Amino acid sequence: MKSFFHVSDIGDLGAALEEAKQVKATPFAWKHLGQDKTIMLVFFNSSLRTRLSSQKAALNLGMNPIVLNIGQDSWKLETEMGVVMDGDKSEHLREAIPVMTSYCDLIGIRSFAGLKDREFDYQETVLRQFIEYGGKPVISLESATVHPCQAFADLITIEEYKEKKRPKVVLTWAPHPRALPQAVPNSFAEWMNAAEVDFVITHPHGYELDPLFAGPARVEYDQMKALEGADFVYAKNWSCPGVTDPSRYGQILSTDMGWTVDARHMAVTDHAFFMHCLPVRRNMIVSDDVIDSPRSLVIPEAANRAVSAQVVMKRMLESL
Ligand code: SN0
Repeated sequence: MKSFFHVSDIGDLGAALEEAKQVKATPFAWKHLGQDKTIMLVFFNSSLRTRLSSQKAALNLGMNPIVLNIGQDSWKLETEMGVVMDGDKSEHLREAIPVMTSYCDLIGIRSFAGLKDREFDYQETVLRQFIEYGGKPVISLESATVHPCQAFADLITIEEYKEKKRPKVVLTWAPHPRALPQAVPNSFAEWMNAAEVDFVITHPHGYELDPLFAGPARVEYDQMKALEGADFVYAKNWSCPGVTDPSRYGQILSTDMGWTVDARHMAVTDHAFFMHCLPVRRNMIVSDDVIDSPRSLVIPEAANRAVSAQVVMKRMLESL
């Protein structure tokens, strides 16, 4: 595997889930693979789970992780080409990328959407520069449009907890005080479309996900109707993807607290499990009683981040 962005990069999902099971059962069985190998983890934005689970996955594989926080430990980096660098950014990605990749075998990048320029974000401009100028396998640790390590961990979690062969999985938008990227719902939709599940997306009008990710998924604008009979409820906020109106890209279109997932919502499901990628704003996205209930999977879901990351790194090491 040369890069990890899309569900297609992992190949057959059944085989990937089987491999995840093995990695979880015997995490240290491939320690030889990473011997004398280095992974660089570059963070342009904050992280808790991604940072720790990626380091843990690398260590399980016998690899040395180096973590760099851009703008805190390093110079602030310019990401756009052709600009006069007379501001606060001291170094350009064009030099920084080949320098960073000269010290490592694999590289993982966290670089959130700026939510200002849809074209810049949806072209994955920053990540593409790492591929072009880095020459090393690249893992998206949440980039402008995707968060594949999260979606893979979500699928592993659904596989572990499902009580039916083809469970109903509902992705529901929920309110948030800040404008957030679409990376998590984009990847979740992309992976659920490829998985053996009955997948439904629900959100207020204007929040339609890019068809590249939403694909043929059913969209139901009535949240309660969407949740009826659900086996898994996956809550997430995202800002306007700008599909129908590009001028509204990255904006907050709704603050309707009626969408906060609470006991009233869970009551119409089929005793569903609750999922969220974290970090979560309690009593905005989900009520305390739902996230604290025995059907909440947020902690095992986060724990599976180390498993998904390890499968991805393992495959990359195997194809070096
Ligand atoms: C990020 C997002 O893409 O929604 C990361 C999720 C894994 N979430 C946030 O930035 C939340 C920030 C906040 O203030 O709640």
